[in-house]
Amino acid sequence: MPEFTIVLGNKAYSSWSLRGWLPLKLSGASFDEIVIPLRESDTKARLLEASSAGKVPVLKTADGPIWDSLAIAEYLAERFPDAGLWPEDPRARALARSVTSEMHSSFPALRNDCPMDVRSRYRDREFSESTRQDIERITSIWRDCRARFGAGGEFLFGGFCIADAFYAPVVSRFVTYDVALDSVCSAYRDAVMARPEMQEWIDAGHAEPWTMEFDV
Ligand SMILES: N[C@@H](CCC(=O)N[C@@H](CS)C(=O)NCC(=O)O)C(=O)O
Repeated sequence: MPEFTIVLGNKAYSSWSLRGWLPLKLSGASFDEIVIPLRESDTKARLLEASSAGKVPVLKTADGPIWDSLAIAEYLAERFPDAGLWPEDPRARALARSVTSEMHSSFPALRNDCPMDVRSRYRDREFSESTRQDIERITSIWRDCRARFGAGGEFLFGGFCIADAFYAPVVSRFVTYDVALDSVCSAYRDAVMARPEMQEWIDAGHAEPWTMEFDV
């Protein structure tokens, strides 16, 4: 029997769910998945059954349910210390935690203006000033991490870690909304999109029967 069950929203749309699911994939643990389609008549009741917070993702563990993507990532990093979920170097790890927390708590304009939607593509979008500022901040984070700690691989801290998992939904949005990027950031975007876990998630998103309408 798998060790964990992760409760997720639609893979096509649920960016927080992707942030919880990627560290679980990287941990190598066995798990089952339950997908609760968002914005359906029974969604709230089903979310509240999974955890008292009423949101996804939720990781069901022998220690009880863990909700919130960052708590899930930290739990898994502690439980699977050899999985490389955080960088080994303490300075790199400190920066990785900072940029992960910044992603977890910031960028409301980008989130509102550009919802994650792995199945759609938009061209020639006009971004608001605040969305442009979010994009500028995110790309400066990516350039900084790549320059200081990225030498060992293609990702923010070399190998694919929790920080990349947290920016993966942003990478997906940059593809969906055709955000122009410099050579460092576009190479990073392409490396994230090429990860087999990302492809698995996106393929599953395409296969889902539910559709949500956005005002974009
Ligand atoms: N800060 C939370 C955010 C979780 C969240 O907002 N999840 C959304 C889906 S992407 C949700 O459950 N929405 C359903 C609702 O609010 O009814 C985390 O990091 O997990």
